[in-house]
Amino acid sequence: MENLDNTIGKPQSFYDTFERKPGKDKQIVHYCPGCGHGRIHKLIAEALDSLEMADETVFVSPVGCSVFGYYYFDTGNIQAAHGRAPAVGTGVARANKKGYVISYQGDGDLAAIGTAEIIHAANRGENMTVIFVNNGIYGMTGGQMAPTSLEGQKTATSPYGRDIADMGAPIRMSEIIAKLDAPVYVERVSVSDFKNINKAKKAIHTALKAQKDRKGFTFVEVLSACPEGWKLSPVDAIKRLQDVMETYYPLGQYKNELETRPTKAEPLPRPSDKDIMTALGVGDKAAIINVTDTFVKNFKEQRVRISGFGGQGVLLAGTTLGNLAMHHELAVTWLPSYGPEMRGGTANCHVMINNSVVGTPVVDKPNVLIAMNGPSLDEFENTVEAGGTIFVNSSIVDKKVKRTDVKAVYVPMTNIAEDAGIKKAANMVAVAAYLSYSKAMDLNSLIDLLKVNFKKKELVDANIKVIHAAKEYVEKNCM
Ligand SMILES: Cc1ncc(C[n+]2csc(CCOP(=O)(O)OP(=O)(O)O)c2C)c(N)n1
Ligand code: SF4
Repeated sequence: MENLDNTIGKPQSFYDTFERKPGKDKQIVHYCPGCGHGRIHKLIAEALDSLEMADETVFVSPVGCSVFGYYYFDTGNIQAAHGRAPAVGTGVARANKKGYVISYQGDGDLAAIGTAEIIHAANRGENMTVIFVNNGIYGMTGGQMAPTSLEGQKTATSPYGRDIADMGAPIRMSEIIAKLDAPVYVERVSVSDFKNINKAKKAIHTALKAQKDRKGFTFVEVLSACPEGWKLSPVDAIKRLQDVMETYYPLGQYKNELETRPTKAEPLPRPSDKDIMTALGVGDKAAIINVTDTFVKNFKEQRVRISGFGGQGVLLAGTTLGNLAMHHELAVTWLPSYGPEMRGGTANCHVMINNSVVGTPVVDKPNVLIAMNGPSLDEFENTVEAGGTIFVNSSIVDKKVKRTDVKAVYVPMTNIAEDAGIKKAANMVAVAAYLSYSKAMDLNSLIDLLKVNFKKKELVDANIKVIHAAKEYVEKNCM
């Protein structure tokens, strides 16, 4: 059994100095007098010491008074957006199976904006420990009502007291989490007095040890005072913690299956790129194209926005381009944009193609715009980067591109598709026109790709016809 008797002195898992603000006292903490956060930090650091876990632990602190966790814990630290620590922690736990994760969250964070994240991380049984600091109020932002604020509690947003008929009853999170199948250990503790602090210390230690033993999801709720938010002196706040909070939120273990649960099973291994491509029906990329390193190295980023009305196949045009990029060993993202569009408005997608990594999937400044109808040109013309290219479906767009600092390529996409006997393939004309004009990727590979993608031979033949017709038109009229 690890040594639990390490309460004297500063835990090793804390930094030597707390540099909250450069130039200020290097030992000062940012918590108010009588706040529970500092005490809970110490219990966690002591447990990390005795279990020798600090070097392998990532501490995820989200939004709330715990936001500055990274000034205290000499562990890995990640700052998560409000309520999202269990989702960030999931990523860390899955990417680093040898490491440990502590998600440290307040009640506003975990039980309000982050309810979905905590429920699903718990339900999946992620191998992480959640320390849930329940002080029954939003401390950091000046004392608004939290889902855990008690009946009748006056807060900045419930000045007449929490009315259950209007605002619902305070949520008991430990009871909810314990009801899920996956969590192995759930306990509610308090940091109100020595006896309870010792129990809290033991609970945190047990939860972290369970994580070390790869047992799965553990959850410790710690009732804690917020003298500032409660508008009480530190002494009165502790009294309220004991008399009021501990009454509504009974302390104790809600779940402990540590003895009976085996080590958590690993999820199935992730499929390889090749498996994914086979599953998507786009074939083995090596079988389709051999790209040279120079091609990939010299590839110029393509930020493509394809827009039209519903039914024109703009989303499929985007995935076709994306698949082609994957076959060229390029990095690619495809992002459909489903706005609350009106009939006759625009449906569009973003395709980002680069040679190494894609920074963001959002194409807000395209260097290629494919406008398949009039509203698309109206909406996106001004977003195109100077020097970029706009491909216009001149079959149905009768206006011209107003900008003089971009290239405009007019292609009667719908007519070309109709003439080739497959009206619906205007989207394929758009893709082929773009490739013929820009030479960004190999047009013949698009044909190879179709042969793999389309099961029906007549569809393949018709689309090949469309592609040739588009190429011919562009070479004759647009170059
Ligand atoms: C997305 C988002 N919404 C709102 C806020 C503002 N905000 C900062 S802290 C906080 C409340 C945190 O309360 P709690 O989780 O109870 O932690 P405590 O401060 O009491 O420890 C809120 C709403 C924010 N930072 N981000
Ligand atoms: S506002 Fe409340 S939770 Fe935040 S530091 Fe002060 S006492 Fe602690």
